[in-house]
Amino acid sequence: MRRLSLLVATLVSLALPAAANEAAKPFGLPPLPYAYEALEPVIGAETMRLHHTRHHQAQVDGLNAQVAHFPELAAMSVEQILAKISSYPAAVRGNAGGHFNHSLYWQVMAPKGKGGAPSEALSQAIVKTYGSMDGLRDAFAKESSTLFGSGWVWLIVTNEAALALTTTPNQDNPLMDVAAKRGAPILGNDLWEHAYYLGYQNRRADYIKAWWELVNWQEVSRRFEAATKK
Ligand code: MN3
Repeated sequence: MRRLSLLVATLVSLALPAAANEAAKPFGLPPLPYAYEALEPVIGAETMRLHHTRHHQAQVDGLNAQVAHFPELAAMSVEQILAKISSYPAAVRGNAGGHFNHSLYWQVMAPKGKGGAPSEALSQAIVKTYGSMDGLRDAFAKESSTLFGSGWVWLIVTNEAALALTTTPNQDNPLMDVAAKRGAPILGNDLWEHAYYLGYQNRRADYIKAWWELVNWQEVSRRFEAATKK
């Protein structure tokens, strides 16, 4: 017992520097809910590794760096920051947006065959708004094609609890108070070249089409239910 308590004390002291470090860096890189190679062949392991450990990590680091200039950010959730993003400069906008967007992107994907199916309520909403799942896929592709350059395409729940599609430039998203079309994002796809270039080069439309095989409908349904209950 004495040995155990000594062990616990040692572990606690070892953990302390890490905990102090966490306090200084309020935002952290979330681990992927699957292995880097788990989304192959639709998205390759190298693309996933670079995207997560370089691109997303850089945005987490960039957001933490902004806390020095805006200390109140440390006590805010990313969603709270996005809701008043017009009060902040581009460095906060790009990094907070990027951190939220990528965190969602990892979660709304799953290995092929593991994403399940839309819930009954989400299925009904998709049929009501887009006629069918194929109708949603076509509308999503069409919406994506309207984005010139880098950004994101989103399926959102509007304030009227309806489904809608929108794109946002750069690392903007529909939770930002500057967004042209606001709502709760339940599904989003990264349309930056770094998300697909190694596998698809300039064929962005092919990536968007193949990407449907990865959609985690359980997670998208969970987000739909949360957004429509508000
Ligand atoms: Mn990206």
